[in-house]
Amino acid sequence: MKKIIHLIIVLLLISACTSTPETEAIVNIPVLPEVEEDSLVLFPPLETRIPNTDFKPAFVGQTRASSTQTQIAYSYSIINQDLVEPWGIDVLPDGKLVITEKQGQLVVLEADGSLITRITGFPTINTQNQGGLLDVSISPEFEMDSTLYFTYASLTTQGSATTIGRAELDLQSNRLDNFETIFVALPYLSGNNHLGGRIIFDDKQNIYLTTGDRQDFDRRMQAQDINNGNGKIHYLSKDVNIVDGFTSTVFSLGHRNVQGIDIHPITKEVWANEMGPQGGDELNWIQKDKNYGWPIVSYGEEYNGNPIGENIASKDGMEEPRYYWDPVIAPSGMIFYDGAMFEEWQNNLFIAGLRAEAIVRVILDGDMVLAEEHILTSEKQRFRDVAQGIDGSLYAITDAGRLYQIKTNE
Ligand SMILES: [Ca+2]
Repeated sequence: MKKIIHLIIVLLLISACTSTPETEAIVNIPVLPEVEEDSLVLFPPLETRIPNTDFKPAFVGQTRASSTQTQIAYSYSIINQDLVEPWGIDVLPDGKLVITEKQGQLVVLEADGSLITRITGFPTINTQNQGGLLDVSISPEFEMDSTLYFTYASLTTQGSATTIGRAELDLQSNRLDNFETIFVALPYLSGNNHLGGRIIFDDKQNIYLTTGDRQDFDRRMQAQDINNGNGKIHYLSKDVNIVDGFTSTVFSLGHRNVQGIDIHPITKEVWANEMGPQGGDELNWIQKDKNYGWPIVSYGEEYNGNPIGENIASKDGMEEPRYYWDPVIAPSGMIFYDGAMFEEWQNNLFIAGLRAEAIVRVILDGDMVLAEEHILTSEKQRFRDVAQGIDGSLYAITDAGRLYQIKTNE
């Protein structure tokens, strides 16, 4: 049942007072009014810096949406700070945590963050630059098959590629058994950037895998080539067959570097973020066979300030991002929250922000962004991925090796 959201616009009253210069400056701090539970309080947009580009949004609310604040009291703690370049986190059915470390280790932790084991022995991985052991997702039938699915930058004589492997987690002897490679987003290429690498399952037990354009200027058009594995979101069965009714594993194209993807708990729509160029980070509603435009259209610019391509942000046949950030947040892993602990966070998106140094909460209304909140900003951490604990707490990992847990104060 759809919840009615009461919108209360809180106006920030700017002081008109121009007298008493000799006294302390008057700071008007907005006082949160008493609101009913489930109400959403809206403030002016968080972003006030000058954008990098002159592009105008294609529709109202496509960028710089209202900000909001979580109403319920919550607290957070660092429950482990000994991780080494963690990249992906998932939660086992019993609440234990599995976390990948880029150099090729899998860390298994208790739900409270205490170390159970650190497992090595992955196949040859290219750990240069943005490569390494990337994401981890538990099998949808983990309780029966004990299987974990991994993404990584494989290392071959022909170069590297975004690759899926799987293995059985044996927590009796703290090892991975029967590792096998199941999918490679070809072609192999030299260099090791813009690999995408997020993996999720849908409730049909099929896999979405994200890739990237592999960064080099003259490789970008790969993202527009339906026969090339890079710059895509792939959809495949967990036994690596092309899903019935599809002609290839390519689900959507025209992506620069997709670092976060999840499925809406109610609508079952696929949403993904995209690491854009300077000023062009995107949140996209992903639909089959749609073209998301890179490198033909972008709301960003080159890092040196030059235009991208023909300097256009929109084009017929190419999907508008449902939201974009300029300046960027550098979005990474993301989840839709549907846990038991935070009633007011139901179906909100939580995006790990690297450049933002925040966890970015996004409240959707249909295919529009209604509001945005940045949490844990005082921690000054590059957040890499987020996960939902079985108790509904929110976990987050950071490049500095920290694991946070966020809980309500009840
Ligand atoms: Ca796009």
